[in-house]
Formats: sequence, C-alpha cells, structure tokens
Amino acid sequence: MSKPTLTTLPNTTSAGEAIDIIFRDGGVIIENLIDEQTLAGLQADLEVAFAETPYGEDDDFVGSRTRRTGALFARSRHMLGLALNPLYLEIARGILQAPVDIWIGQTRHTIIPDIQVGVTQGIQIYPGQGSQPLHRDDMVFLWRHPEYKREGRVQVMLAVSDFTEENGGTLVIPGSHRWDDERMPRDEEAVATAMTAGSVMIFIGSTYHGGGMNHSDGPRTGLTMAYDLANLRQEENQYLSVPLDTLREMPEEMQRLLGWDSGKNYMGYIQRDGKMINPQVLLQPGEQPTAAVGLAMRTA
Ligand SMILES: O=C(O)CCC(=O)C(=O)O
Ligand SMILES: [Fe+2]
Repeated sequence: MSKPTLTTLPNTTSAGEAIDIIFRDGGVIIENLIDEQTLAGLQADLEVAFAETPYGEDDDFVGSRTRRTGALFARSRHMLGLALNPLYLEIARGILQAPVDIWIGQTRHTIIPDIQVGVTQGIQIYPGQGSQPLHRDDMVFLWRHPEYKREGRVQVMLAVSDFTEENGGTLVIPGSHRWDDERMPRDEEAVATAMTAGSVMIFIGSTYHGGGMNHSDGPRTGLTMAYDLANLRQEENQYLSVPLDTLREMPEEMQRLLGWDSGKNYMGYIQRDGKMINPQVLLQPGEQPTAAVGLAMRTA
C-alpha cells in the first residue's frame, strides 16, 4: 500500500479549503505562494546570511552539514512578503484564533487569541546531511496531545530552492497531528515534500516532520517561520519592562526567571553564528560563551 502524501493546492485556493486539508492531513503544499520578486529578494538576503554562517555543531537535531540562520526580520525586508501573504496569514488566523470562552464574574466573555511570530529560520541542508529526527515543533511549548484540543503553531516552510525527495525536502507524516504523545514516529512513515522554489508547505505544530537526507549534489535551502498563539508568553512583558543595566546587576537565577533563558526544548533561544544559544549569555560581562542549547545541550 502506498503511503499517504500531502495534497498540493494552487495559490488561488481559499483559506477555508487549505484549513480543511490541514486539519485532515496535518499540512498542505501551496504552489507559488510568494511572488518572484519576494523570492529573489529572500534568496539574495539568505545567501548573504549563509555566507557567514558555519555548519551546526551536532547531528542530534541541528545537523552538522546544515547551516541555520535566524533573526530573519532583521536580515530581510522581503520577510514581509511571506509573513503578510494574505493566504498564509488567513490560514494561520483561521486555525489559531479559535475563540476561548471565559468567566469574569458572572459575565461570559469570548476571547479571540492574538497571534505572533514565534520563530524564523533559514535552513540550508548540504549533501551528506542525514535526515533529522522526526519531531513536532510544538514541543517548544511542551504541547500535549490530544489534551490541549487546539493548535499552538501554524508554520510555513518556504522552498527557497526546489525541494525534492533527493535533496532533503522536508519529511512529513500525514495524519500524525492526531497521534497521542505515546506514539513514536517511524522514519518509514514519513514522505518527502517535493515543491518548486516559491512554493510552501504549511503545517501545524502537532505534525511530525523533519529535515530530509540530502543525497543530491547541491544544497537545499528552506525558510521557515511560524505564527504562534500570542498568549504563550509573559503577561507583563519583562524584556521591555526591565532595563538591561538593571538586569545585569541581578543574580543569574533571577535573569533566567525574568525570561532570559532557553531550555532543552529550545524555547527562547537566539541565533548566533549558526547556533541556537541561550539569551542569558548576553547579560554576562566580557567575552560571551555561546554554547548551543537544545536537545544536545550539555549545560543548563
Ligand atoms: O529543514 C527542514 O526541512 C525541517 C527542519 C525542521 O523541522 C526543524 O529544524 O525544526
Ligand atoms: Fe521542525
């Protein structure tokens, strides 16, 4: 029996149709989502960023034949062409902004959650890179399935170069968004995302996926960003409430408790020199050690 694959839709599809398919399969491919000018701009800006980005340090998750760059809204004005793409934004809002009913006193209020950008990353997979372990990106929130009964993240993977099975097009397990947290993903259940540059794969945080093995003779370049539920953050924004000079005088434990921290699930990292590092190092005096955080992290 052949494996289930993701559906490919034209960019003229309605958000409603795409959302139905995402809820059915966990993701969908949309052809030529962004225009040629945006694609060319992102290609050029990412090329500059990757030229100064070393390979990742480990093969546990980030890939030692993979370059990763971040802070993409600082690096490219063309990010707006992706982030404000009406179809992607409508799909993200349609999935994430499911209303929540609460009581305040005896009055019932319906809250529409806000959404915000949760992550940006350029990912360039080179020949020789093996496949990434399959995972759910909502692991950063330690999301529980099916208990949470809603989605926390709607992610887009833009093909900056063509994605093929041969060059490491993102591996996805269709339908895996419905699995509980006990079920282990198996490599043989995953299918590669094949799409031309400018097309995207839109998927939800609960779908198992991972970078594919590149056994072609050239790099595969992808750009990912996510819209997340904006309530998954501090109520009072501590980053903007406490000046850096005040923070620097505090014990490290307090700095971490104010949010200057990131753990094994990567939540809160910043990208530096190809690594995802803990923001707490920015508060340390002098030369800053930049040990990578994440699943392979060796220090707290
Ligand atoms: O590069 C890819 O295709 C997917 C990468 C990924 O899923 C990740 O790094 O979380
Ligand atoms: Fe991922």
